[in-house]
Amino acid sequence: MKRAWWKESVVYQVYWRSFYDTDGDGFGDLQGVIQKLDYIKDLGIDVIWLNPAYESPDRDNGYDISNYYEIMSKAGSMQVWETLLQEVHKRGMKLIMDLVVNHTSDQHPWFLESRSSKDNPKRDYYIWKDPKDGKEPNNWRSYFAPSTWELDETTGQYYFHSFAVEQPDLNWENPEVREAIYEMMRFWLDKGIDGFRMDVINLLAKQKGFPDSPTPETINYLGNNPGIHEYLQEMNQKVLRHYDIMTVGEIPFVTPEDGLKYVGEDRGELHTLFHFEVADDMPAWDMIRYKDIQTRWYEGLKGRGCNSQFLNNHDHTRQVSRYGNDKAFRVQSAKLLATMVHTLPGLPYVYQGEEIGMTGVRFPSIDDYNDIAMKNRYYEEVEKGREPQEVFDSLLPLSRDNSRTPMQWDDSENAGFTTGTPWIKVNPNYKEINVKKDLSDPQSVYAYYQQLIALRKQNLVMIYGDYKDLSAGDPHLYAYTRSLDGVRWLIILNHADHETQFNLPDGFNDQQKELILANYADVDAQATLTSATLRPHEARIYKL
Ligand code: TEU
Repeated sequence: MKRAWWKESVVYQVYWRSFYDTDGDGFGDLQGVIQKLDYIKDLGIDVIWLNPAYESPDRDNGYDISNYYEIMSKAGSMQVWETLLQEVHKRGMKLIMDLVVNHTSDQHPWFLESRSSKDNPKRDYYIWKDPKDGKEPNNWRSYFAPSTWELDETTGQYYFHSFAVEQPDLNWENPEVREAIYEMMRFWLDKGIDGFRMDVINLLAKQKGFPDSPTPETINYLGNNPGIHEYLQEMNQKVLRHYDIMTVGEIPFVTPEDGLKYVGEDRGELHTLFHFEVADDMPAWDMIRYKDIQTRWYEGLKGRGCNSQFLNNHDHTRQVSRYGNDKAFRVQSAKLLATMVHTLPGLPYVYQGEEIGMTGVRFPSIDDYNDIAMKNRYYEEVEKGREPQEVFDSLLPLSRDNSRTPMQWDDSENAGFTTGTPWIKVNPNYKEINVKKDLSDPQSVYAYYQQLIALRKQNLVMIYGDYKDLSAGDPHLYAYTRSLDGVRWLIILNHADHETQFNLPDGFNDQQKELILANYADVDAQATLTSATLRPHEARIYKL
């Protein structure tokens, strides 16, 4: 595969509202990000992905934009943002911005105009349909509501929304919409940003005719519809290819075969993608399934496109809680998951707080939660007559707020995140889990991330190496090799609360090995691998 700076990068995701508050309003802000840039740089990060900070009524934490050309006041101002960009660049890092163009806020002037009358020039900026038999035009479910359609009394038509009612979808069939978006993208690119993380970018094209779905619960009809690749190729030709940037598409509902259409190097669309075979489709850890996903994606994109690796983000419960063991083995487990993400083929992403092994939360009441996805679902189910406590309990494990609690900087009040009242409660475990503590401990999760990330800078095998699974079928053990130009690495992971046996297959020289990194301090580097006992959540990287 051809080399490229973005392929060799580690991305750090900053969910700014929960990162660091400098003005005491309880929300993190861009000034706070600036103040913590050295912290991010010291971790070894190359690229920062900033969640949406554009003007927004904030119903979906910035994913409902009312002005693409301004920074929301909670976050700061355009001036602070400009300083942020400069300070990121000064430290040799890059900044990618969230691009949310499947929908806008219902407060965006385009939508206010569009809804005002059927013959408004902006009417076709959005998707409007007449009622069918007095009801919604079809039976589709939206991500955050029981229907994708909302009746607008003014004109008696329904508008389409893949997400909340407050997030009407733009009509990408309209060339004027596309041009307006391209112009906005150039505005940010000309300011010098280094790329985009593209929100649900495969949802732009809608199914022709909006037919009823036999399986409305799946919502997969929302994505990958005919026309999507034409839009992305046009976006690439008109905008993306004229800049030295990286683009990562958020692309739900794809197999590797479909994924390749978005990121194939000969396609002229995007660089890399987030697929959701793990985050959306594997609620609890399933090692056999996970290995199968990794192997299929590796084979599917091999030499032709670039994958991304992540186990959590601002939408998905913290990895050590969801996929590891955040109790007895929190530190080892956090390090094992990191080892895996950073040694599998694809770009690794670190979601703020992951590098100190932050965990999910369980707040007592629905009022402690803010996540629109969780709250809408809660009220929908309760209105159907379900027992509120039962509904609440069922929504806790995957509430998006699990990963949105404030960054835990130290053991002072509010974890050092704010001097005010945080917009969402701090995880009560901040006295045990915080940055200050990790920075003073050479065995910390943070220190381990630093080592892992540093390794990537010196070992192209981690980036471009061929991948081979040696452990398919084993429910706890994951052992694989990465090989490049005569260098071969062996990664061994025991994803279990108990010991597991590892036996080095034939074809490896057990005598000549070098231990590169391990998450237990006392590993005997020379001990044989022909029959090795791995401790709970033990992870090792060898050069063989
Ligand atoms: O997320 C898309 C989304 O709905 C995810 O929650 C989903 O779990 C998965 O990632 C895709 O199937 C994006 C943003 O990340 C999210 O925060 C927004 O709420 C949403 O789009 C709407 O803009």
